[in-house]
This record gives sequence, structure tokens and C-alpha cells, in this order.
Amino acid sequence: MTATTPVLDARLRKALGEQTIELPSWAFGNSGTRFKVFGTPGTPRDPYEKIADAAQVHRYTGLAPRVSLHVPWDLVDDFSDLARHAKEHGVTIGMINSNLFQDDDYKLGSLTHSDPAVRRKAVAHHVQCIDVMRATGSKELKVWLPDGTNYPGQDSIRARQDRLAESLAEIYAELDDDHRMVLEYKFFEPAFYHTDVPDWGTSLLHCLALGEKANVVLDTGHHAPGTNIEFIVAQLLRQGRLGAFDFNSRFYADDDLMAGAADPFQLFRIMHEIVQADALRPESGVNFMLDQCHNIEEKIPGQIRSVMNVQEATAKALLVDAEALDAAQRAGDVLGANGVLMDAYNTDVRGLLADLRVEQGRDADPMKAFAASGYAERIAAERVGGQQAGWGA
Ligand code: AOS
Ligand code: ZN
Ligand code: ZN
Repeated sequence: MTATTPVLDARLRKALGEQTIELPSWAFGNSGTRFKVFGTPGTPRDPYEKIADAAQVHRYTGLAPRVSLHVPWDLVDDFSDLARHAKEHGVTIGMINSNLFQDDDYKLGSLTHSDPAVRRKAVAHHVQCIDVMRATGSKELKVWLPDGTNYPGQDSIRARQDRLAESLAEIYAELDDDHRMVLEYKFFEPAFYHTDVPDWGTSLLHCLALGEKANVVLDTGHHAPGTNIEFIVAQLLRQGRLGAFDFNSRFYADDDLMAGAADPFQLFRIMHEIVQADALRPESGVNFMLDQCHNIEEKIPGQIRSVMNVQEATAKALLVDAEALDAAQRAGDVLGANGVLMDAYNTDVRGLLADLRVEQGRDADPMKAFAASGYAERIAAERVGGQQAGWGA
């Protein structure tokens, strides 16, 4: 197969032009492991500065117009003022993430806890998050719960599911008509024996019981090694229940490395399922978000690189020759079908995406353009005592 230079035609221009990727506010804070959190010069000191940094990613890529907030890490006195600040910087507030993992009361569980008072507290926290949604104009509540047990017999797996269903229903009842909630699953950590929402099936069952406003979040780092993630994507899309992605890369556990860094081919396979289902369009209801931490690399360039990696995977998925693929699949041509997919994956789309940026009035190379802007040097000089993302030592 001879390599061809991909052309930025009207179809690609439209599909890529519509793509948006939501950034997590916590990616701009200092983060680390339980061993060490390294400080980075220029790290934001408050949510306002996190949003200003996130806006830089959008400025140079044109891809990241929303910032996801975390409560309480991003608590401010006046959330409508924070939303105004975001707007001034050319971005909006995206999903509101709750926190059920940093309170002593939640040691043995939050929404699943056997003590009704603890469950009430965890539900009330989500009511607070829904108020933040109203103040910021956010339409999505994101729930990831760390609940689970460390030892067989520690608690009743079944009773915890029942309590979780009740708690989630109470939260769901608080949503406004135009609100949605998304429920994220994760197979282990911080609990090591069982986790209360460990997989897409459990998340989907709870969402189906709740109603149409509840959908599943797929974090690419939350599966056992070898899991076929694109299969899960296809299945959730079939059900109309894929609410959001948390994109990141993993080598071992929930590593939260840059999307497309560890396995760009997996990212391509995921985006191929998205393109096949026509789910790239904003109206599809799938929120493409990053959930990452930049422990040792620079944070703003780390986010720029990540959204570029997602965009490259998307462009390659859009280049799959759908007709040829369909014909090969129908003919039972195993190698031919695989060849069609690999041709698209092996296409260098960087020139095409540079052309798109130039057409949009941006620099062809976002990494270089940000580095040349002097922003990193300016914030390093101006900001002293940057915030930790929220966890770590
Ligand atoms: C935790 O492992 C999950 O990936 C969460 O999505 C997220 O990182 C956390 O809730 C921060 O808001
Ligand atoms: Zn996540
Ligand atoms: Zn995670």
C-alpha cells in the first residue's frame, strides 16, 4: 500500500471543526503519587488561575472550550463570578465533579455506607454540587465513588448495592430538567477487594434504574489490562448510554498519563467506534473529557499535547474508508478489512491538522506557539505557592 497525503476536505473540516474536548481543572494543579508531589513554578493558586491556564490550551488548539470543576477543590465564594471569569477567558464551565474520597466519615463508604447519616451527608454534598451547576451554568454532574471493601466479609456486597441505588435515586431527584448525571466506574483503588461500581455493567444498571438523564462515564485507565475498551464504547453507544469519556493513558494501574501517550492505537480504535456511530457531533451527548495529572511534565503543554493526541486519533478514524471496510467485512476478507483500518491508522495526519489550525487563524504548531508566547515564564514569576491538585502527600 502506497502512502497517500490526506486532504482536508469539507467532511473532515466539518467533523474536526465540531470536536470539543473538556479539560479537568485539577490537571493544572500540582499532583503526584503517595511518595511525592513535585511543585512546578507557576502552578495556579486558585480556581481562577486554573481556568486561565486551561484557556491557554483552548487558545492554541481551538479544541478545549470547557473546564470541568471539582468540589471542594475548586470552591469559591461566588461561582457565578467564576463562570463570568471563564467566559472572559473564552471558555465555559463543564461538568461538576463531586468528592467522596477525602472525608474521614467516608472511610467505610459514602453513598453505600451502612450508617444512614453518612449516606445523607454524601447525598447532601451532591445537592451542593447541583447548586454549583445552577450558579455556573454547568449541565452535568459527574459522580465517581471510591466505595468498596478491602476484605472478604467486611460488608455485604448486595446490601451496599441496594444502598447505592437509593442514594443515587435521591441525587437524581434533585437534578433540574436540563441536567444530566454521569456515573463513572473503576475496577479497583482505593478499595482493593471489591469496588461498588467496578465496571460498565454495574454503572449501566444503576443508570437504567435512574432514568434517561443518567449515563455511564468511561475512564480509559479504569480497566483490567487487556480489556477491549472499544467494545465497551460500541456497546454503550448502542444503548445511547455513553455519557462521557475520561481520557488518559495507563501502563499499569490508574496512571492518569497523557491521552494517546501509552497506546495511540487504542485511542484510534475507540475513536473509530465513535465515528462509526456518528457520535462525534456535539448533539450526540458524549462529553469527551480528559482526566489526567501531570506529575513530572509541564501542565499546560501536557494538556495541549493530550488534546492534540485525541485530535490526531480522531482524524485517523475519520480517514477510515467506510465503504471499503464494509465491503471487505461483508466479503469475509479478514486481511482486507484489517488492512483498511491499518491504512487509516498509519496515515500521518499532522500536516492536515496544521492546515486546519491555520485555516482557523491559529498557529500550525500549538506546542511551539505556546512555548514562544512567554506565558509559562510570566506565571512562574507572578505566582508563588501554587495549589496541589487535591490529593497526594
Ligand atoms: C478517579 O480515579 C477518577 O478517575 C475520577 O474521575 C477523578 O480522577 C477524580 O474524581 C477527580 O475528580
Ligand atoms: Zn476519571
Ligand atoms: Zn481515575
